[in-house]
Amino acid sequence: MRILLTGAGGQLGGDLITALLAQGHEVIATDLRPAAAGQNGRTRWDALDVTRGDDVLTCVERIAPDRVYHLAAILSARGEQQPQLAYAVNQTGTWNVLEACRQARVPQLVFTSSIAVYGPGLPDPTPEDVALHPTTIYGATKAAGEMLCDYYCHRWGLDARGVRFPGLINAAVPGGGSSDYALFMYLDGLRRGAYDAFCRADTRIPLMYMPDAVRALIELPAAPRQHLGRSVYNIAAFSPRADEIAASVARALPGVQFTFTPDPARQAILDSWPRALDDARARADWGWRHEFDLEAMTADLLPQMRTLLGAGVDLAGH
Ligand code: AKB
Repeated sequence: MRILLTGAGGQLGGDLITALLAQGHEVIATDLRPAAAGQNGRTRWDALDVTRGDDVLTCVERIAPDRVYHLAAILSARGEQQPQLAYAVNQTGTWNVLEACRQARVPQLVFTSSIAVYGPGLPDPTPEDVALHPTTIYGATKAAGEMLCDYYCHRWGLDARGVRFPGLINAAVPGGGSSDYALFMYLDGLRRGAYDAFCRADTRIPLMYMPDAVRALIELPAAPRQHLGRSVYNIAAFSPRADEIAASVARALPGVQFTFTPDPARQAILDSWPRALDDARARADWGWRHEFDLEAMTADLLPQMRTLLGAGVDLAGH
């Protein structure tokens, strides 16, 4: 299958490309940024700005992919600093990608949504079909993107599907998310022996280890459409308090120091998100199961990060 990725230089791209190549797919990665060091030579890498509709259409028509993964997005914390940019990338960019898929008759689009579509005061755990009152431009544009996917499904027959991701953790430097404190506990715990988290110790949001996230992005598009009762699904793994993540890292890295100095802007975003997601629909419709809990993630991730840091790999570009 020929597969096109937008925003391939972000936190998800590297691991998704690896998994798709391992399955024998032809992958064309696109991003504003040039290819990251680890990506060179592994796959074709084109420059693409999703805010430019003509460029998106030309690219999609030229490549004629069987499936598009639309990953390009400005995340929650950065989006609040640059709302116009977030609107352009997340809203206009998603529209451009959907339109290009429609015009170029791409069979399938996979959309990456987020827990940020939710706002405060929701049931715990939170199912999909509750009123969405996102507090960030990122969440508002992701919610609109989900609705556009539904619209393109029923109006134009585009097989658009997606997941609402929890905060994701892997051996990469994330870019501008509010959930980044969790990843930095591992990264700075390892490289600095300490981390001052920008959230309260009792902060609890849904999180997921990247191998599970990548597996979801491969299993959902493979599911027979007639089994799917909706276009976009919650998927969940674990929901630890921030100090429980710190304790898990500290068990593996004795002596590491964690402190908590909440940043009001990012803390308010974190407090507006669900504490846990109800993913019963994904489990029932396409057999979704997470494999990694917090302890399994800690055991798998720290050795990987240590190896990459020891080899001098720039995790920002991994
Ligand atoms: C963010 O923190 O903005 C993202 C997300 C949870 O979608 N990681």
